[in-house]
Amino acid sequence: LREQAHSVGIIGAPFSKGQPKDGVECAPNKLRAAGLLERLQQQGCAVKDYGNLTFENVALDEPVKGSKSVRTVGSANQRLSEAVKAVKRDGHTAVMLGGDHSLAIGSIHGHTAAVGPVSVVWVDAHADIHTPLSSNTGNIHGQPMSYLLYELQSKVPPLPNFSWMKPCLSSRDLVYIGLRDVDPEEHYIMKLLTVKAFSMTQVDQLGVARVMEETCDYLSKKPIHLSYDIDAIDPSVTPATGTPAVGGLTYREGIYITEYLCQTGLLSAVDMVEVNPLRGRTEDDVHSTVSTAVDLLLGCFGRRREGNHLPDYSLPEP
Ligand code: Z70
Ligand code: MN
Ligand code: MN
Repeated sequence: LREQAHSVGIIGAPFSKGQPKDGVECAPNKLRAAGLLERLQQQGCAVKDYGNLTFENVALDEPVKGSKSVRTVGSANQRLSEAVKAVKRDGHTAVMLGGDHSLAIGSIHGHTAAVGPVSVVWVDAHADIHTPLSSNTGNIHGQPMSYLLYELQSKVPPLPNFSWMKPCLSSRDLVYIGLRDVDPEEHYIMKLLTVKAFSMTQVDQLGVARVMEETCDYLSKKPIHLSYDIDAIDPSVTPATGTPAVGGLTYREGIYITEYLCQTGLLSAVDMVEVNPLRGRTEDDVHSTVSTAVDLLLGCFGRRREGNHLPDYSLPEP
């Protein structure tokens, strides 16, 4: 059993323009205020906080072929890609605190720019694989996977402020977990590319333990990028998010995914996205959502429900 100290580099990405609802940009500071860094340190991690990125607000960012805030999202992701690349070059596991899920474009792009090909485990109620042309909402947080996949390159038009990026992921290196709100166009794409997916139906059928076994059997031993959308968890636990979807992962299933990926030793970058402290009806709703997001991140970096102790601990002598 490996028990090396994790070295974690944290990037705050207070960005919300991939979707229409305010508040998701408050999540990085909320997650810090909930004690994320201190608790990672308490469990033996070396933590470096790279602070929050600042994003330019592009004026006159009119919709492009129906998609909204394209230039703003493109520019934000260019900055994020550079930041994640730098954190990886510094030798850390990168943690990107979103922000909405459009940020996976820059996060995964920057990760691959630093380490080469990666596997992606995408935990989400949604597939986020619309092309800009298939999207019904024009919200780019429903599109990031189409920008990243080689196989969809010919279906994604050139977009302003996206010329810095090229696709960097093969559909063979992607696994979805937790899907339950997938649009017809997205379902078509997933079947066309034969993307590996464990929807909530498979979670019910197999149980989360077999889902994780099969996920890691399916993926080659590349570094793993975990992109965790908090709306994958059931809204009874994590209601403070922009588009809650009933019938989600339990807290325990959600945590098991992180514990399992941690023990592979391959976890190389983690996104925690779509926590929205301005959603949810009560203060308890927000607290439950933020504290679950923190617990998921702790699970990624060695926290076990059996308990933990630091390697240098010894009992007090009488
Ligand atoms: C829908 C769309 C989405 C998150 C909603 C929803 C996408 N498929 N993603 N919430 N996190 O707008 O394209
Ligand atoms: Mn998502
Ligand atoms: Mn989602």
